[in-house]
Amino acid sequence: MKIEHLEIRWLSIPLVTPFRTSFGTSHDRDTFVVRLVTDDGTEGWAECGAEPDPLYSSEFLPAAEMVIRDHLLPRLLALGDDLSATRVAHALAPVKGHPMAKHVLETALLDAELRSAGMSFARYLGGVKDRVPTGVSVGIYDSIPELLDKVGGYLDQGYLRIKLKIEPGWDLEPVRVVRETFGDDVLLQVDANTAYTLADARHLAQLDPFDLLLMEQPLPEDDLRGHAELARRISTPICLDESITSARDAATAIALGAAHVINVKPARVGGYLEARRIHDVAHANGIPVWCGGMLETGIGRAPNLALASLPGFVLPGDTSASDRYYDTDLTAPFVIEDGHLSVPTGPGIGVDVLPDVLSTFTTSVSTVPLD
Ligand code: SMG
Ligand code: MG
Repeated sequence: MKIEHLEIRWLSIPLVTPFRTSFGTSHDRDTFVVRLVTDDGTEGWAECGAEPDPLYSSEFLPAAEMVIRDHLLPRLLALGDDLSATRVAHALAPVKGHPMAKHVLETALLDAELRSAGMSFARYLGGVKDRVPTGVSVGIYDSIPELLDKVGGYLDQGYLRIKLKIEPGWDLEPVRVVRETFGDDVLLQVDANTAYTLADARHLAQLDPFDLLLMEQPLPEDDLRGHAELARRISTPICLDESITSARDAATAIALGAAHVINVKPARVGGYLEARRIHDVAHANGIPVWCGGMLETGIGRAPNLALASLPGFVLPGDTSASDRYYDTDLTAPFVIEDGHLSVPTGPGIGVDVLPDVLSTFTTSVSTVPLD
């Protein structure tokens, strides 16, 4: 397979409601999507998971575009006719880091290959479910009544699991009130996006009585030892997100006792093939995984649902309907039915991009020269 054409399309899409985490507030989803065309005329699409600023992780969008143009694409083109999605990671390994930039290229190529072969992502990856349970990530709000209003609305829509973003000063009280208001049956978890240190262990232990499914990434991403120590001092299971960028990281974290659960985000780990390897390592160790998200439009949400249909994805993910973030999605919207989302079955990512919507939200398009 050869890439005949590749374009990078920058988008800015308003969010239905601002999304605040411990590291910042987003009002729009700014990203770029890659569209490539192969020598047999098949298109491949993928969405970059990076953020405009290096706050969730060290990657950010302009850097992702630069590394794609100057370092990653030339290495793929050098493969000539030998290019295939399964060779991408090896060809790009000499370039340190930049998993989100690598992810977008591998995913677009995999989409093109699978469309050409008439096979869905779920089938290719080894999915075993035709629908997956929904979960929703709920941001930080200015007041408890606002939070309760939002959580109540999501539960009314059928979401089966609630994740509350927390930070110092917004942790014990929101969790207590949500638990008391909505009852013990609600599947509830928290995500700190690295906002605490091990010195907060006694404070975080005060969340133990609320029967949380897990506490996601309380400590800095490079503090595996700290997470292992925290895991000994609190009873809420520790889940890692930012710390896990590869199957090797997953194996290390599990061996150290730093992860009882893993959030698998294809963008963060360099693509769906590494995401599947993390699933495999975790599954072999009896560690549950779930599929995370980076506020993806339908272009990124579709393959995430395929991944979430693998057997080790035993917890509901941040797999939400399109209208969690967007009034109008770039594809036919994903809608909740009975608390679940359907796994796409069509070839490749299984969804088609709506050209008019895409144009509406496009801020610039550039074609990458391929000679
Ligand atoms: O796609 O629903 C989604 C986003 C879920 O909370 C979410 N993602 O740390 O898990 C996480 C965050 C990162 C988002 S950065 C703005
Ligand atoms: Mg997280």
